[in-house]
Amino acid sequence: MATNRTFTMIKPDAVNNGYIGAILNDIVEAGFKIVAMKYTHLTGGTAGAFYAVHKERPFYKDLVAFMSSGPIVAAILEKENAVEDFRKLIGATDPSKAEAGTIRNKYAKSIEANAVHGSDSDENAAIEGSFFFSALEQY
Ligand code: YYY
Ligand code: MG
Repeated sequence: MATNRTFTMIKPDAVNNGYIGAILNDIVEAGFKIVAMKYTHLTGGTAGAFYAVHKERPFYKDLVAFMSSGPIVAAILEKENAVEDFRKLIGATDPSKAEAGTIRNKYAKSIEANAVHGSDSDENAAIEGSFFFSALEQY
């Protein structure tokens, strides 16, 4: 059922600001079912591997440092049209450009510390979910 699933992280800024509960509430109220979830902490190595696709981008080093700066919540979410609907729910990468009511608009302060991750394709949703969860954990 990979096509109906997406992967998210609540990033260190949002965890640190006490927004785990509010963000999970928005996610569930938008119709997503939480299929798998864990509270964890990326290292420089694991954050670097997760964002390897951005390796050549100027923001990569800072992004990896930020993503390994504190705990995160990683989760697999299920809903019809999950990837696209979740990108709509979180809003633009830059929170100052994110539509009112979106998660990044409500809980994020900067383009780097933008509260949440959302997969950009079904293929990446499956890859990213499997980065954090074993097959047995993705029931
Ligand atoms: O998918 P999304 O998270 O909305 O943006 P990406 O272009 O995939 O970038 C991943 C991540 O990198 C973004 O959430 C914040 C950070 N970033 C940044 O710090 N500065 C940029 N100019 C672009 C992205
Ligand atoms: Mg992305």
